[in-house]
Amino acid sequence: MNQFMLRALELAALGRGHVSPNPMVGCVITHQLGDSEPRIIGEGWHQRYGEWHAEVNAIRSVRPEDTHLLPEATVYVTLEPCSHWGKTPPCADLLIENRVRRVICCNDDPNPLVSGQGFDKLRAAGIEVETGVMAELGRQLNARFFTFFEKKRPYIILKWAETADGFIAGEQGRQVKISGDLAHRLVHRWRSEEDAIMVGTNTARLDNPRLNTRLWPGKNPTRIVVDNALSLDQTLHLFDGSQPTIVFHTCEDDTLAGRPNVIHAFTHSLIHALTTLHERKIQSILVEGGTSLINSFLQAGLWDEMRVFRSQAMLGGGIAAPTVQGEMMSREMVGLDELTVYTNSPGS
Ligand code: AOF
Ligand code: ZN
Repeated sequence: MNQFMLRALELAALGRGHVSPNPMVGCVITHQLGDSEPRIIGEGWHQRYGEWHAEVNAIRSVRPEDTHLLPEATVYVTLEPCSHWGKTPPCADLLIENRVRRVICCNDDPNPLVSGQGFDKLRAAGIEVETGVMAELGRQLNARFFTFFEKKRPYIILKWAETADGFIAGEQGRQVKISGDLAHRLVHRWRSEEDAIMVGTNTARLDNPRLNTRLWPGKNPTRIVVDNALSLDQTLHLFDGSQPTIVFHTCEDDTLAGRPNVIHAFTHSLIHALTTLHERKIQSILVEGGTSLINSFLQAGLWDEMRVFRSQAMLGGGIAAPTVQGEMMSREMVGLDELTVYTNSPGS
């Protein structure tokens, strides 16, 4: 019954911005009396990192007068129930204890701590298991989580704003306001939804960004700056210690390390930097510029999503915007700006 899985996916999405690096997971428990329509008797989702998993919240939501129905129940859960003792006991064990009849999932858990073992546990206990139901929607919902485990790098979103005549900045990279206030605010929301934000040396130097989420009530991500020669001024907002900042550089002799909340990481290539971020459990990055940093991701083919604002303004010259690639996913207006989203994975 896809309607129940859709409901579970909808519930899962309520965890957006609160559960990373865990996946968003939703769970719906149904019971069918004879030939009548199945009825939802429990619902839950993973609400916050470190807190209860979706299955626990769903089982707990079942009313006392309905608990006797659990042995005849079907559990729709968007991800394979976990089999490991993490911050909470294994969800597979919980479903077994409650002797549910059937478990239906969208996706197998790519986390090696689980990956297949949750299903094995359930099947060994005599529970019917079906997986791969609405699998594509499940993968889209947790694209960051799947990319992290399958590609061993964070999910990469490239973002920029360009003028109607295709410029991203003025001459010599001079900062110009291109997109409007609504777009600006939306970007703060996006920041709160990702683990990290990344900028290049020139953007850090010329724009002196804070890279926080002051226009949106969400968490502040880790800031990442590429500063190969470690030449950036230490009084920049990025180094104010208010949020963790990772500085990628190519200097063998790193004498600046050790400031509060500033982590220095030697790197010799983009892929090496991404591997370092993977080791630090960063599942997603929003790359906010400038052009040369964005172009280096594009040239290496290392990106998953592109979000481009186009304003009505004309600049007549300056730094040309990167060339869009990929498949167009959506196009909408954000205030007076047009926002187009492209993906690098055909068919997703
Ligand atoms: C589930 N249901 O709702 C979620 C699951 O650190 P922990 O203990 O919270 O475990 C995190 C891992 O558990 C995570 O990497 C993923 O493999 C799985 N997440 N599993 O059965 C849930 N959020
Ligand atoms: Zn679990």
